[in-house]
Amino acid sequence: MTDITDAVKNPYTPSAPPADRSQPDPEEMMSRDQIEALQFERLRWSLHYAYERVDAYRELYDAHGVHPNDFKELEDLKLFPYTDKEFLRKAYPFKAFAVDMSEIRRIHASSGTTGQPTVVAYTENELQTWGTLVARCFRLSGIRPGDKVHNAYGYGLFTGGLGAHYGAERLGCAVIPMSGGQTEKQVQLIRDFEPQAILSTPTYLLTIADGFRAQGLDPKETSLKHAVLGAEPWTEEMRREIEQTFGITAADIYGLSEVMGPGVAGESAESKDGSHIWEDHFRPEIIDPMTDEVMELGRPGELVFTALTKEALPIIRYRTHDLTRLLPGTARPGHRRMGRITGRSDDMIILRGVNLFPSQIEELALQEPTLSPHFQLVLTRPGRMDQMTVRIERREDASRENAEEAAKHLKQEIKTKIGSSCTITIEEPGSLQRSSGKIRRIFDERNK
Ligand code: DLL
Repeated sequence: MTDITDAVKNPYTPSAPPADRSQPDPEEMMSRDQIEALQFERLRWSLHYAYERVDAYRELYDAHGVHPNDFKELEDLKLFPYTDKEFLRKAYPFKAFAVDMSEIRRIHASSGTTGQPTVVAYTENELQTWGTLVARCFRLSGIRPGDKVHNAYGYGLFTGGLGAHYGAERLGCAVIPMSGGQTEKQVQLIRDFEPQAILSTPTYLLTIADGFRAQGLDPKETSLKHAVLGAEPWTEEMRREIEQTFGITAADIYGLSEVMGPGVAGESAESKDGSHIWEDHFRPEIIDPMTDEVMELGRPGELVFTALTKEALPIIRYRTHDLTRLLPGTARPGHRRMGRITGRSDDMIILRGVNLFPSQIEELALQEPTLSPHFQLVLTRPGRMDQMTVRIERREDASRENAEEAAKHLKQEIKTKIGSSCTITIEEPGSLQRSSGKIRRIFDERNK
């Protein structure tokens, strides 16, 4: 055990890209024991570092009567209180930064739906680490050095565009920095530049598929082989839809700005069984969002992250609001996997006492061959009772009559499998607003 007399010195320094970029990093292949030993060392440093460098952490820990010295084994992490978006918002814009501005090389911000944005920052070391971890995800998802990668994640304050960009470069790919939107141009560039891989949100990739069809082209006929999709919840049914539409493999990538951005976890294109969390840099926990208790492996709950090597903005026990579960690693056995994100606790619809998430509707709707993946959930309160209308487009090649039949079946499925009554309206193909990034599914008109 190293002595923590100098909390300033990060025990981790990033390394240069390996000579053969097609091979996994040594840390990817670590055993569980090796990872946990590393986590312990890095956690000790992170706790001391946050306490000494950031007033908000010191005040929080002092108020809870805990001190970084109380951390004597990994289990002791639970002695430390949770943090959340509010904790970071209070520090707006730069008060939670642990280094001088002269050491910061990048600032991103996540807009959020209400209030102040959350500001995040990166030192030079962290930008390197970020590139390394995103490169790991892409490699695992089937992209190889030398591939051309079309990046349709939005560039700007959103971490998706630049985060994915530098990861692909780090892997040794040629990046096409297209960003989100301008769908016609996306189609043209995919045709002309012939990339092997595309990076996008799942719903924006559907918009791009529409763009191909609008020009009389079959999305299956492109050069694309791989898609790495994330930034919003998506289901296995959506994976199948996208894979069949483009004739590609689609893998997940997960992340959030506060913890780094894209690349906190990535999925193997071979096993397609959920994203592996890079646990040499992030320690995940699952907690019961109601009681705040830590849950055991496999149980569903809210994902909480502690960053182990972050320098500019320490993140300790950060509540993501993302609901999922932790599973043992497979393709990278030392690192745990996360199940699909079923939703965010703040995206949960409570309809006459029943909790439901848009992803549950997506899952059921996509089992109806005549219904498309384009849908919206509209919540109203005509009398005293809340009502949900599922507005969903029929598929281009399905008759209205057949789609109406499917809607009846879907309504029944929603009733039996989720427990909610709803109204379903069949919309014409192309009539609902398309995504150009993260899609908005819920339109809550109850307080209008
Ligand atoms: O969305 C980072 C990212 C960019 C991830 C590109 C993957 C690809 P934020 O804007 O801070 O960061 O939003 C983070 O998006 O807490 C989840 O609710 C959701 N999210 C991200 N990835 C996934 C995913 C980026 N693979 C929030 N599945 C997170 C489901 C996801 N939800």
